[in-house]
Amino acid sequence: MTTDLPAHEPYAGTWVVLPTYDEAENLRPISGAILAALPGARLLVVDDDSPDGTGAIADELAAVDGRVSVRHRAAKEGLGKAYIDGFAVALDAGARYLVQMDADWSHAPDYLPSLMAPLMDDADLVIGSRYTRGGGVKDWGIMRRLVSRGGSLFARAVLRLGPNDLTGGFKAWRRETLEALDWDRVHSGGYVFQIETTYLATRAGARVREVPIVFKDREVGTSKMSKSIIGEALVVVLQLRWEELRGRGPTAVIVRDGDGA
Ligand SMILES: Nc1nc2c(ncn2[C@@H]2O[C@H](COP(=O)(O)OP(=O)(O)OP(=O)(O)O)[C@@H](O)[C@H]2O)c(=O)[nH]1
Ligand SMILES: [Mg+2]
Repeated sequence: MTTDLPAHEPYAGTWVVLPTYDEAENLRPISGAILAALPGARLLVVDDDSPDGTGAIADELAAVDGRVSVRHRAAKEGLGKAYIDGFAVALDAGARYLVQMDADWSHAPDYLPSLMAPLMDDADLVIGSRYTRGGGVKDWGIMRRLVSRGGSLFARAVLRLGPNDLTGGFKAWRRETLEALDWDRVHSGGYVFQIETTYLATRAGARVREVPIVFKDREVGTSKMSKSIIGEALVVVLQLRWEELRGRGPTAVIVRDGDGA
């Protein structure tokens, strides 16, 4: 045996964290597509006790496939909380690279290799971006487009951030980046989590890259988007800026191998 990674498993050490809430119809096919796209990777399903039995389907998948594991959570607490929990499980298990994505096919598994490529080079965080050249959105009405694009532009301007897509949830993280983030500072258990984590990573000195993705609207299952989510995003973005202006911004910095030598 050698310690080199097997050539047929180039993504050994990569964990895809997949939060699910009522994704019974999507889970099996999306899991298969994710594992096929990233040979050697592991999949962690984080289910918040979905009423439609998604958790039991995840258990069935895990029983027949050693690459799949399941984190069962007692109640629906929002996407951010599910990710924080899932990231901790994957980091504990030794993950080197961690991918976050939706289970409803909005984030096409075909993009996974292009998301991973900059990470395996020198990026600390890779964002699957709808708002960079080659990216886009399919099947969304004008309101949904405005909310999403407007949200990213607003957060980008207020917080002076570089990336164009701050609200998307298709991202790949280097282990060290997630370890450096000051999780106590995350205000949101919900969707604003996406903005907050990219903000914290940027302030911690992360090398952030965007790769284009075309986002597809979900075909089956129910949407969890609501007006309160939009309100929360506005408040949290302003709050982050306010804290910075008062000298109470984040201070954590990413430590890379070889730093401080
Ligand atoms: N574990 C967990 N997963 C969640 C929760 N809320 C949403 N999800 C999952 O997070 C992903 C994104 O949620 P979606 O409902 O697709 O939200 P969206 O993409 O903003 O909206 P639509 O695609 O329009 O429905 C999906 O895989 C959901 O199943 C939650 O509270 N807990
Ligand atoms: Mg969705």
